[in-house]
Amino acid sequence: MTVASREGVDPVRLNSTSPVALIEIDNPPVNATSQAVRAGLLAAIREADSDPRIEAVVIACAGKTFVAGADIREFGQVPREPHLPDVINAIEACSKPVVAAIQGTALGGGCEIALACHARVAEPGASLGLPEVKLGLVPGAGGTQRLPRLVGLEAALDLVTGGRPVRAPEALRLGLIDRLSSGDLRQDAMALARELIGQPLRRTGERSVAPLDAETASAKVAEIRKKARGAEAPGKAAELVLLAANLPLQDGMARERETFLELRSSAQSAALRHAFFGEREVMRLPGLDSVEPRPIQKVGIVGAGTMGSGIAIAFADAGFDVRIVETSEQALSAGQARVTDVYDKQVASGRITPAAQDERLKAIGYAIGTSSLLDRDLVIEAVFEDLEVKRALFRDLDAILPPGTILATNTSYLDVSLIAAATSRPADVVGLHFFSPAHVMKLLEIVRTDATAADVVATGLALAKRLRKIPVVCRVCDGFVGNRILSRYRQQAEYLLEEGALPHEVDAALEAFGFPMGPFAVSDLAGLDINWARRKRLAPTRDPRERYVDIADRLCEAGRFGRKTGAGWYRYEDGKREIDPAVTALVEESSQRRGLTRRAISADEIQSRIRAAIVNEACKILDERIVERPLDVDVVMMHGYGYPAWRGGPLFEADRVGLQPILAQVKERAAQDGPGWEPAKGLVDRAASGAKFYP
Ligand code: 3H9
Repeated sequence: MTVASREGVDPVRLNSTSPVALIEIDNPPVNATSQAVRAGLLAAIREADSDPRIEAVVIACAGKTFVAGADIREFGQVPREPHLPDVINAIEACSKPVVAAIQGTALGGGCEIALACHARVAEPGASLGLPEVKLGLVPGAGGTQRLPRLVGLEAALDLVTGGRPVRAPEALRLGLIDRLSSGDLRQDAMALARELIGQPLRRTGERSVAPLDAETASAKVAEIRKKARGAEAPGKAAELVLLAANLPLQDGMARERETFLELRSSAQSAALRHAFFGEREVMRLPGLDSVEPRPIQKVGIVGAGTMGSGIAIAFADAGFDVRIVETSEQALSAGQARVTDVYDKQVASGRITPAAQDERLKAIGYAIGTSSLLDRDLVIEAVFEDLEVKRALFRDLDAILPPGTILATNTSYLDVSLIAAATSRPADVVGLHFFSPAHVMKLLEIVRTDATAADVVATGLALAKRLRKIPVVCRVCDGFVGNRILSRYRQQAEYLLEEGALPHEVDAALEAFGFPMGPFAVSDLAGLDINWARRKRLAPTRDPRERYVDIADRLCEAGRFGRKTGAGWYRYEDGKREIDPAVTALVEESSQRRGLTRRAISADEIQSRIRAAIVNEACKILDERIVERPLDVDVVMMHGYGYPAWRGGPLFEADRVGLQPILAQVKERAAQDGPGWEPAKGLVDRAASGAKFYP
């Protein structure tokens, strides 16, 4: 049996072997349930059900993965029959046992197919999950109703509202799968299917769920909503999961479908889909498609501080051979202790096995002096953020490393061209700006100078893929994309202080906007001294007419560098941030000194001024061709700076909000705040012509 084919290949094939038939889904790259797959699957299950020679069925997938979900590209279109819930109901209703054989990832609609099968076998490395909330959706094909019937309400609430996939061993513990495959997945699934022939069918939808008491349930929903920071899908998903204890499957599924369709056309889901495809699109840089990256396996890291050790871990996790060098035994062993500590914690929390820890610790070597880097393909410096220190290091590295070795700097602000100019190989020099903690944060800014060779940029992109990072290629400017925008909106946040707001009010307004932390809390976490050094560096070139707030300088002069010194914009007791009357006094005194009458500032004003500052600076970055596309800015802000993904990044959101009101806000700021705040040409032009960032 075959159904509508993709360029001659059937997306679903039924192999009617007796007594166990095999239905194979084959829709690369991830076996998404496109219309052709849904139609094929429905026809195959019906045929298997009616064929008297067939007594059981295995559903398996070709390629690396089980079904990774509905076809997200179809979400912008009118839904076409057969709908996935109907296909899945037909699987569950089949009169013969149906077993799912799971490899790779069974996500979203793929997990829902598996849930409706009468049993599930998975490879140990496979994972299962319902990540729909990450796309601003709820599961739409029974996931909210069947998962709790298998794993209970509490576990289902956790998995559905967080969108977290679980590895097969955890899935087995939870009752989400029945067996781990010990070798040949399909054979194991066939064997289980054979065992089930003649047994009563275990239909997930017919199981009952133990309810939670009303108080616990509403406390859970409230907690989930709070954690979602403005994203609407998790709260709605929680309500649906709870229904599983009270409603028959079909009634619960009808409610689920209604919510799914409503969210599918929501602004939040559009933004999150933009984020999903954006993360992948940034990997493809116009003009680099046919450029071959240089092979990299041996990586050297200069500097074993927080950044250096984090970068080393990121590379070791991805299977590279890593060597860290330092100038003293003391610094080296401190770095080694940092690395070991991270892995110890990962083992303690069950994230990695002791065997994996062993392997990764072995992948990282330690040495004194740069002379032990001679065999490296790539050397990344993570030393003190000082131009002369970095130039001197690059001069030394250039003198000893063979031609072709790529030299990368992890600077977060400095001019990479000046660092490259200290070498005889500027074409081999690139910025690789990791974010702290480097083994956790996804964003990687790849900074190219005018001299950086195309294959070096391509190597940066290829590395990012292996490291599972999200890369954004940009050109040189102070702070590149993210830190440049951050400086701007921090500045605006400080103006708000002088005009009447307090740090906790600005932070609360931006946390309500959806940022995980407001700018003052972030500053305390990162350390105020870093920016202080930068301000001092830039002081000689600062326009004297620029509005400058010196509260942060005064905090630093008082030794308040943030969390690490127990005080910064807040004071910290047992790690908890507290409003500090000393800071309030400093803020009020600053307003007084400037002759400003303090006034109450609404959360709305705080949010729209910060948004305008971000969008305007982003437009200047585009105007100066620091990045190629609006997408690059959105991805940086979402992945490095906590801009809520459900807003799609500042420029995607600007299109929705409208550029006119943003420009009006920018003009007002330019009038009030002076140099540096002039509207970007790209913003003015787009607002005038009605053009959008995303046509
Ligand atoms: C859902 O299922 C709703 C249902 O509850 C109800 C329905 C009624 N659709 O990430 P990769 C593309 S919602 C279309 O680079 P990896 C992707 O764009 C869905 N395309 O590979 C890329 O294309 P390109 C719930 C998709 O190995 C290529 O495949 N499911 C889809 O690093 C390779 O992807 C999800 O949210 C899709 N569903 O990671 C899962 N998925 O080469 C989303 C991928 O042109 N997917 N593509 O850039 C993922 O998380 C990862 O792609 C996955 C593979 C882990 C599967």
